[in-house]
Amino acid sequence: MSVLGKMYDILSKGPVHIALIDPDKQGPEKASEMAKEAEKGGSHFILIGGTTGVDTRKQKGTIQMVCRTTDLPVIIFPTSADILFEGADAVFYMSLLNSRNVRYIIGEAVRSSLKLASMEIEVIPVGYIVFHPGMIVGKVGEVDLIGRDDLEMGMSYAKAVELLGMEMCYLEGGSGVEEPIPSKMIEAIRSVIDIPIIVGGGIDDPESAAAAVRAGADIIVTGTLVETSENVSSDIGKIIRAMNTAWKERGI
Ligand code: 1GP
Repeated sequence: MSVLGKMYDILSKGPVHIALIDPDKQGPEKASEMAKEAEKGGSHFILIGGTTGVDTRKQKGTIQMVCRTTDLPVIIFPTSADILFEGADAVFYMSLLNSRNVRYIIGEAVRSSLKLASMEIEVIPVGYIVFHPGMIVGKVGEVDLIGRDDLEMGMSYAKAVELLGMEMCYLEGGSGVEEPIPSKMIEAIRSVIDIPIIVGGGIDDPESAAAAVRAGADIIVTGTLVETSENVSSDIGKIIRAMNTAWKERGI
């Protein structure tokens, strides 16, 4: 089954949890231990990518070692065409729609298109929009940040993602942000689009994950928690249980 097929299959029964690993924050061996722990905790997919990295050797090593050690599908979350290496199951083929720099809106996608076509990797088109304060990705991606209360702007961008034919809409609050994207914003966006909504940034406990799912998120990404927790599998397990309860409350 394709990665997207698997994602839809899980989504027909409940929410999806994705563990994000930034290959620049540790070596490949530690990264694969983290992936194993996430798998034990119940994560459905491993996402590999970061915002700042330039160390392509480390990125390649991480992708290959994580793929060897986990049974979960591995997806690349590319900030640039340079992080696309063989071994992963899929790639989020992204447009950072609210960047001011055409490079992040379409340039990197163009730079990587022929390479991707020649690789054995599933390509999943994802529209990526970044909300205030945006953290590092807001700066590096030269983002025209969407205000946390600017519901109309958030809805307009998300609807554009859907109308452009992308498979998923990724709402990014910024890695390590104190307050995740507000529930009101997720609810507003949910009311105008039907494609799966991914939410990431600052979700590091069961309550914030549940709030995002209750508001309409389908897929939750956690990164910092996977890096900092002393018991990744147990903490992810708690988050997923809370997400499942919130999904039932949402009555899907
Ligand atoms: C991915 O930026 C997020 O969308 C990850 O955020 O590191 O805060 O979990 P955290």
